[in-house]
Amino acid sequence: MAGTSEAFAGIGKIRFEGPSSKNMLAFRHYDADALVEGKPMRDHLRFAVSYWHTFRGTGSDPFGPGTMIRPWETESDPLKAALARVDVAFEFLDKLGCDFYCFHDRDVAPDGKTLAESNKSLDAVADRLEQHQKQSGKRLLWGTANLFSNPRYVHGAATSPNVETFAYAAAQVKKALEVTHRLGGAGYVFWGGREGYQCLWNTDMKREVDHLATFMHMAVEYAREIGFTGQFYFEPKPREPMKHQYDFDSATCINFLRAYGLEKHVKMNIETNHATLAGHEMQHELEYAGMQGFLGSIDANTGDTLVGWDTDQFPTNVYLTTQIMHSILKYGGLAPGGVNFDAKVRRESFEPVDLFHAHIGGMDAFAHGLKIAAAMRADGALQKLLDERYASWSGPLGKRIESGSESLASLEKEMLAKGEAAACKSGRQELFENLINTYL
Ligand code: XUL
Ligand code: CO
Repeated sequence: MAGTSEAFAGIGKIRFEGPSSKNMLAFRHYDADALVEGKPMRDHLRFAVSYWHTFRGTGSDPFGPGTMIRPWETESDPLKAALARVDVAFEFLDKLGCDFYCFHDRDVAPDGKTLAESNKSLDAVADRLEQHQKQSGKRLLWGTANLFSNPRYVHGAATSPNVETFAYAAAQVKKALEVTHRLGGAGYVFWGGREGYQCLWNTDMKREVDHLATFMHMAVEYAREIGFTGQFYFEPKPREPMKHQYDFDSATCINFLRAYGLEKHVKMNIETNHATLAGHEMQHELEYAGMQGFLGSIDANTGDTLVGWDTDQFPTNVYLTTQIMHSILKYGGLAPGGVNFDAKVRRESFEPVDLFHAHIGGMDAFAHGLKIAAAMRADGALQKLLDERYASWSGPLGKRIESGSESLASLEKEMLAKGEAAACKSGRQELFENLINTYL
């Protein structure tokens, strides 16, 4: 806000300086207005900062308390602190040159003693967010409700065995939708939270999953009532905090959406570290959602290959971001979704400047991946190898099968006449992998 002192004094606007720059507070690859496949990088990537990690993360872990040094956290009154934090968040977005942010209701405003009190605080913070959005042109990529931290959600929210927990969660989502709508949010996310189970013996899974669908239908209906036209997303995660989460992976989520008639309203928000927790590569999750027409938005982060948890690290691996951007380009882009850094600085990286290094690295890794993926598509060598691998399907028999004009009986006739199928060709995996490395 005008007149207040800077939280990140000494750090100016982060600029694009090109691959040879030695300035670690500059972009080497993310050049917001540079065109890739005819579109500015900023519109391909639609980067967002996660309010929860970046402005609420304390660095605490199961073995010790928070470590983060955040000199602006001086207010003891929770609402005043929340309002002051909004100013810091927009200073950060401005300096970073990041166009979007994402939040849970309880990240931006404090949880009150009653629902009415929480709603009032949220309204006050939304006023401040709206003011800053107007001044800066920054936008809300998506909003969501925290339906997992408060002890009332100990057994889940929409899937709780306690009906009043369901009702409270419904009220919270109603308010979160109103605020998201008011702030012009481009989307709204449902992540599983504690929607899942620790033990099947005490769980009526059918009833719980039915309730989750009822809950999501209510949200979709209310959005329509208030004129919210943003995209709804479902975010897969197989476990943590529950042993099994109902939003396990893309395939499970898409089956749920289709089984309950939600497929027209909800797409996927796919997170890298959740994909690996499910035993998939991020590329698999994106390809699966993409081929089914459900690719919506992504939560960008990475896990650690030696740690089995959802460590939510900032992505720096260009091979990974190349895979991701290749799938995103292939399926026509993300908008109205984007690339939200659902990632946190390490507990050991406790100074404010680390927030810049983390986001700069992530944005650059994605911009670099975008350029490489576009180069691969432009030269067409990968597509040529793929076409060769499936060439038999472009012959007369393949065309007849793909168009549905063959049957078991007609194919039996064909093979009885031939006696044996044509010999298979090499899959050439190593050639494919080597080809990808020629672009890196
Ligand atoms: C938790 C997670 C959430 C969702 C939003 O693992 O990813 O932060 O992205 O609720
Ligand atoms: Co996430």
